[in-house]
Amino acid sequence: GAMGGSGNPLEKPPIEIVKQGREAVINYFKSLEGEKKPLNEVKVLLVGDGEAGKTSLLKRLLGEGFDGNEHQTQGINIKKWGFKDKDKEIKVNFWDFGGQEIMHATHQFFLSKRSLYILVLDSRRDEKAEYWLKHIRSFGGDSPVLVALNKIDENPSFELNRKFLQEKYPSIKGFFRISCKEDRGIEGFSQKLKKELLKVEHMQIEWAKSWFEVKTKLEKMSCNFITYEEYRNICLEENVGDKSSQNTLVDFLNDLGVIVHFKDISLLDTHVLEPKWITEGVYKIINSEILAKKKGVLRFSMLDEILEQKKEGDYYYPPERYGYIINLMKKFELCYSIDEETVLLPDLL
Ligand SMILES: Nc1nc2c(ncn2[C@@H]2O[C@H](COP(=O)(O)OP(=O)(O)OP(=O)(O)O)[C@@H](O)[C@H]2O)c(=O)[nH]1
Ligand SMILES: [Mg+2]
Repeated sequence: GAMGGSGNPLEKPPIEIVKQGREAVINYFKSLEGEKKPLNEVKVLLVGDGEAGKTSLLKRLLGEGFDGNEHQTQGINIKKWGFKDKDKEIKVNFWDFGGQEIMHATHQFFLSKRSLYILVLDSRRDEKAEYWLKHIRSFGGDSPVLVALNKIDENPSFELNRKFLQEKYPSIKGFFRISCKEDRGIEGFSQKLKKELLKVEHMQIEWAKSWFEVKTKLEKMSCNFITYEEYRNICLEENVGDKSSQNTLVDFLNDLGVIVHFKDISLLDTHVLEPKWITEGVYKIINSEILAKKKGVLRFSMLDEILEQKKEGDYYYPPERYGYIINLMKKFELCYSIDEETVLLPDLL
């Protein structure tokens, strides 16, 4: 992985680049000949069951206090944060997920590699620690995991089989007994978090200035998604000219949480800038009454009605993006093809 080797010209290029071959490696080093600086940005994902205390922990970390009646998180709540490490400014993108069962299906779209995971467990319940640890391992790669045992004010004797879990899931970097309510264990947790963030793969990798320019442009855009062509044009405007760099950059942007992008051929055309655009679309389909009546048999001609903007603030789904939403649901096995224009959602059977 990337050590704190910023400034070292012999640092190995990211494995994704090596995989793309010799030309990609050359292009990568070429891009670094000009002005460059370390990335210093990372995505942190808070996962765990509903009501475990994910939002409460995030608020504690950000110094926002505690709310005894914290609202359920709907879908995803993204918050930006930063801290200083010596002379470095580290940027953190927190992704706080709603833990309700219905939302688990769509979370997996966003479980990225080269990130850090905080698994929050509720000490009052017999928690499904392994369910989440498996989930993280299958999508998050080697990303480090911190396990927070929350609400110890209510069940001080709660404990997990730490040794067993640690051996089975070596990505676990520590267990922490905390109480968001009574502000216990938060300081120690926060310090370990910062320490681990600095070690996340590629956190301190060097990026060419042009890559940062592309990232800034994308962050400033207010549309829900852009097409592959539009992404390519932004890259060209900033002189990220070769395809291998564009591909590598898109991988990084995905793992940072700046955009959502999948490499599958059927999903290549769309780069999503607003993750809620995807989750809301999928929820609309899953929760659709018409579809429930049809026992989960979804004909694409029904999508106009299902995805229609019904109230103000609803996202717009242009018909040419229906295929993207459906293909995404297929990829994550939320639906299966029956024929050319029909899929089945088995959960609605
Ligand atoms: N006693 C006690 N209550 C807590 C603690 N932390 C959170 N709570 C309460 O537990 C409830 C759920 O907390 P949240 O932070 O909303 O949990 P969450 O994991 O974000 O829940 P979802 O968004 O639904 O997934 C709220 O009523 C909190 O006030 C704690 O340490 N002790
Ligand atoms: Mg929440």
